[in-house]
Amino acid sequence: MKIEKVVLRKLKMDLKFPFQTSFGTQTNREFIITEVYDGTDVGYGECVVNSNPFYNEETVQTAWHIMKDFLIPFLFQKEEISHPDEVNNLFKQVRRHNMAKSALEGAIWDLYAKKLGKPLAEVIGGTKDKIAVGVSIGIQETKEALVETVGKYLGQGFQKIKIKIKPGKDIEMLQAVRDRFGDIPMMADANSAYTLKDIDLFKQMDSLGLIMFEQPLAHDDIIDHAKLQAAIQTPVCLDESIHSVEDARKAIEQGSCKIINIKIGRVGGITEAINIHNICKENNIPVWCGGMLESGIGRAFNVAITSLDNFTIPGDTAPSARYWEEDIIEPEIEMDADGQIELQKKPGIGYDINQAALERYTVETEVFSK
Ligand code: OSB
Ligand code: MG
Repeated sequence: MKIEKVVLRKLKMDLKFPFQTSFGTQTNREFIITEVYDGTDVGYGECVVNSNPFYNEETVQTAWHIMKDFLIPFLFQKEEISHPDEVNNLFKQVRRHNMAKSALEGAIWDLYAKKLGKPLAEVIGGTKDKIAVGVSIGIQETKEALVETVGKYLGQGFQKIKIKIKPGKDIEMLQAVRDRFGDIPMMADANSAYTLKDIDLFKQMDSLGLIMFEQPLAHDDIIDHAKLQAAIQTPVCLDESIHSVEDARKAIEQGSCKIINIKIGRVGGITEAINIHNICKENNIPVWCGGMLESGIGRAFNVAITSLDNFTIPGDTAPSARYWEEDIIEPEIEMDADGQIELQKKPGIGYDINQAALERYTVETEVFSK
């Protein structure tokens, strides 16, 4: 592949519902869609940033700058990219900015798979025809509202219920769901809202029988998480703390977690996501695919990566209709009544772009040519 042109589009899409986490409430998404051209074909990617640096340090503006001034020039300098695995190395000089890197790396994977005429899932070694799907539910004002929301999603077939928590909105909220629905597969995500001072609360929450606590402690920590994990029965899962296969190795060695959430954007792309999947598999650490409230393009990548065999826990890969009135892909991503999404057979990410919707949501475009 000789990369000749790259297009960056900033999109703004309204969510169907406000999504509250311990770090804030989101009512829409501002993010970037990438298009990478080699002269004959185009690959699409999604930069899963937001307009604010509240989940991680990147924003739409930082990602645009890093892609425009550093990563896209690296792509143009390289005469030939024979395999998408090379992109990771090509971007290595830039430290972090993983979501920016991933947005271009993903588009090159899509382009590569399209040129082979094969679905991306197959190209990366995926083994499943269908993937199991869970749902991530934002913090609700009352127990009643939470119980009602959980009931709605259980009715739709979701195979795992993830509930966002923060101090004051935790044990009682979760207990109310347990009391109402019994032994359902359920977990909690704190997005770093607690410290080791809360260790007694986590010991108490052991009795809830959750599948895991996701990122209970600081976003950049693996030491305190190891202390917490040693003190409780419920598996700890890391999200924010893991940016690379090296982070994963250290967390596993330290005993900081028993499960890892893989987000392609957070770890800098598909190649690194596969590396993390593999090291986890070697160490008997199950993984699952997290979400960033992606549009259909980002979700299609999430579905593809979940087809790897160590993704044994349902991910936050809910279908398009959970988030959007209209998605930017066609067909939209659909889930069956048993909570499964079928892998597509088409080349690349497996879904076509809904050009009219893509144009409608685009608020800014910049074209870069070699
Ligand atoms: O921590 O997993 C998270 C959304 C935005 C930022 C961080 C997270 C989330 C989610 C939602 O939990 C996942 C999704 O439905 O896409
Ligand atoms: Mg999380």
